Amino acid sequence: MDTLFKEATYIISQPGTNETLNELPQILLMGRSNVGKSSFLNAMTNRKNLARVSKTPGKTLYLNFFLINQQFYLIDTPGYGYAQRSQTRQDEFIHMLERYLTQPNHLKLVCLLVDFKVGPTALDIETYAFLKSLHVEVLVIATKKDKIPKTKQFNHEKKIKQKLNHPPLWLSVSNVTKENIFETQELILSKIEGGSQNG
Ligand SMILES: Nc1nc2c(ncn2[C@@H]2O[C@H](COP(=O)(O)OP(=O)(O)OP(=O)(O)O)[C@@H](O)[C@H]2O)c(=O)[nH]1
Ligand SMILES: [Mg+2]
Repeated sequence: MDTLFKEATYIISQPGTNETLNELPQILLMGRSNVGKSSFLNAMTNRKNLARVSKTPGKTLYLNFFLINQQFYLIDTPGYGYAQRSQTRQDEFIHMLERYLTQPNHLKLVCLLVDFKVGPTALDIETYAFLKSLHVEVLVIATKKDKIPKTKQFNHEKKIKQKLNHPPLWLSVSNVTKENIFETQELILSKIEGGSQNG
């Protein structure tokens, strides 16, 4: 597959952003546990194991920074809403994300991943509203499109969009067939090369 993200390097895992990272733009991947964030990062960089696809979901509570094309950081996060995580750890995790999102940063775009088959959960809808309240630009990406038969995809997609009140930035993808991965890369690059978003 052709990829626009040719160079991809793991840099660091840490509970937020700081001065050790240079001033390149950042793109954050968010979504509930198991939605396919790490798989999406692998699909976009055309790698099998760059980001670890979890066997033990919800274990690490760090932001994982990957440098793409020496141009921007793509940040993999652990999923929210992981049931087996203790409430204390869940709260810590949410606070870490809140700190990251509300402090001055180089964030250009949040990719909020939802499951195409399952549709947006209550927590997804809440997270989307929270991100909008912070005025960060959000691209909603529905993953695992391959799980729904082709003949049903159109109507299914329409329903998901309705539940999210028709997000202005929207794509549905498959990390398995790579459908729309190239289009996602193009959209992300247009945001990187566009104006500043949040400080
Ligand atoms: N069929 C299909 N399966 C997928 C797709 N994307 C991810 N998966 C599978 O979904 C499971 C979870 O994927 P991950 O990439 O680990 O999900 P995650 O969001 O990073 O999970 P956490 O790190 O625990 O939050 C794995 O078994 C993947 O192989 C997709 O597009 N289609
Ligand atoms: Mg993951």
